[in-house]
Amino acid sequence: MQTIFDTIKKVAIKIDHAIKTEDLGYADSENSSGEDQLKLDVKSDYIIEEAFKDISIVKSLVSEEKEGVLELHDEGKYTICYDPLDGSSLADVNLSVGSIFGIYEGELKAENLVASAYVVYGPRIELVLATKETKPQHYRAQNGLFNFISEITLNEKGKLNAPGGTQQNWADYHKTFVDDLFAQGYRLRYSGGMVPDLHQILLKGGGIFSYPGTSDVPNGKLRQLFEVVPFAFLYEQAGGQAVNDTGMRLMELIPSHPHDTSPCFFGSNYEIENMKQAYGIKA
Ligand code: AHM
Ligand code: MG
Repeated sequence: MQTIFDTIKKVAIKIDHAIKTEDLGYADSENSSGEDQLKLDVKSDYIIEEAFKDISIVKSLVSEEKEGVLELHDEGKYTICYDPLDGSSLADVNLSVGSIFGIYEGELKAENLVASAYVVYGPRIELVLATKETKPQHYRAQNGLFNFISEITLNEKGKLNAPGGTQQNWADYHKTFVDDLFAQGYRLRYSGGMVPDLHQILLKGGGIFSYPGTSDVPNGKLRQLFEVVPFAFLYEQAGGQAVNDTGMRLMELIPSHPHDTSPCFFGSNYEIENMKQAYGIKA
């Protein structure tokens, strides 16, 4: 596993360099969800694939930017599902973006995730990773090396509210839930990049990030294997909760296709309990 984490550190430095120096325009291609790809999406995906392809413990790679599974080593133990550059459309307005990695052992379902990591490309490069045995570990890069900062623990209750999705298409009970948090004094923090938005909540002690099912996208926008499950793991390891709109733990998701999405709520305990009440979910 350390080899995988070390490789993530190396690709993070390379992707950061690409973000800072390369063309921010569109490539002539779409990803498997039918979205236009940026040249930076393609480049970041390439950097990650190149870095992992000779590592024998890696059985296969699944990228948000590609259809299907790339088989690497038969004898390998882990499948890495990754979003090479999440929120990439924010790069041209100079907001933070990120990479997300879910490391699975066996079938691709949430309970088989054994470690997860994300990188934030902002004013600094930061990395957070966790295994089943650890709380999330927070690192910051300096001169190309990642220095350990601290373990991350969520408070029981936070102050931040990050509500995703098009408000016009929210269900009434979702709007009531979001409005009620603001009425309790919560502050809006939503950049449109799940990596910096979820990172902020983790580091500021708590709050909630939601991306519900809406009338236009009933299963939400965020992909289970590359985005939802890796963050669900990190939030649980930090002492918080991560559930879908029925109150099921996101760590119980079983995707039927690698690019399946799920409504998702990540937060500290108080806010997730508020959400369950607003959604009429019995304890
Ligand atoms: P991407 O993987 O195509 O970049 O999309 C994922 C991003 C998340 O980072 C973010 O939370 C979400 O899309 C924002 O969506 P919206 O603009 O609908 O709020
Ligand atoms: Mg993404």
